[in-house]
Amino acid sequence: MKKKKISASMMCSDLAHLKETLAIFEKNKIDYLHIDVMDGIFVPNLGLGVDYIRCLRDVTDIPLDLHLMIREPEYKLSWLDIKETDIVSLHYESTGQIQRALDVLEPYGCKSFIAINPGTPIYSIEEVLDDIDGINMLMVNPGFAGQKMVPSTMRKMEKMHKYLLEIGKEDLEIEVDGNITLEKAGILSGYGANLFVAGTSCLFHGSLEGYDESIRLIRDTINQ
Ligand code: S6P
Ligand code: MG
Repeated sequence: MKKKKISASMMCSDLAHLKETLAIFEKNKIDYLHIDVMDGIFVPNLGLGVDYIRCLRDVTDIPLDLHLMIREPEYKLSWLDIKETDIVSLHYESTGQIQRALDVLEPYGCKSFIAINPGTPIYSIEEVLDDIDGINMLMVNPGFAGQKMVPSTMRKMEKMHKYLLEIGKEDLEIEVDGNITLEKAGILSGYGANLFVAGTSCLFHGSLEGYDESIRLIRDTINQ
């Protein structure tokens, strides 16, 4: 049974209270900090970058879950201070050579994930299954927090679950990212998801005082 984990989406956090936020996450044993790295080309937004990652390393030991929404990530990995305890998601659509990109990532010793957009067929991962530790299923078109889930992604997740069972790959980690409400987290957990990106939909929607309770609710839901 895969361990169910929470990845807190730091683009949704309040920068002015970064230290207090991290202290709450440490106390509650949040598994990863989800870092949305964006280049304004692969997605129509700019996001967290090199300096922010360096700053986080100085103030916390929580591993990073680096979601790279950048063109040709294989040439930019060395900028990111990747640790063995991290996850790095490379988008299938972000390079013409996804297998080469995974080869370039391998020596960093982190977990290698392939991310796929809502419109990308599940079978696009087929030829790199032996090169990855997990799949990041985008439930929204990437680029922004606070979006509504693309409805077809729930069906797609169910299809992915069946496909992985059929080919004996159900142990691959499955991350779900985008508009993960408590209700959807429960359903997705039943479809084999084990890493849940907690953004504005289930965690960052009130004051810091509410985070303990929100994390408890997420944990109870995904472990049911
Ligand atoms: C979207 C990004 C996500 C968001 C997350 C925010 O481009 O990859 O990781 O940060 O979706 O969560 P929410 O609940 O506001 O969608
Ligand atoms: Mg993300």
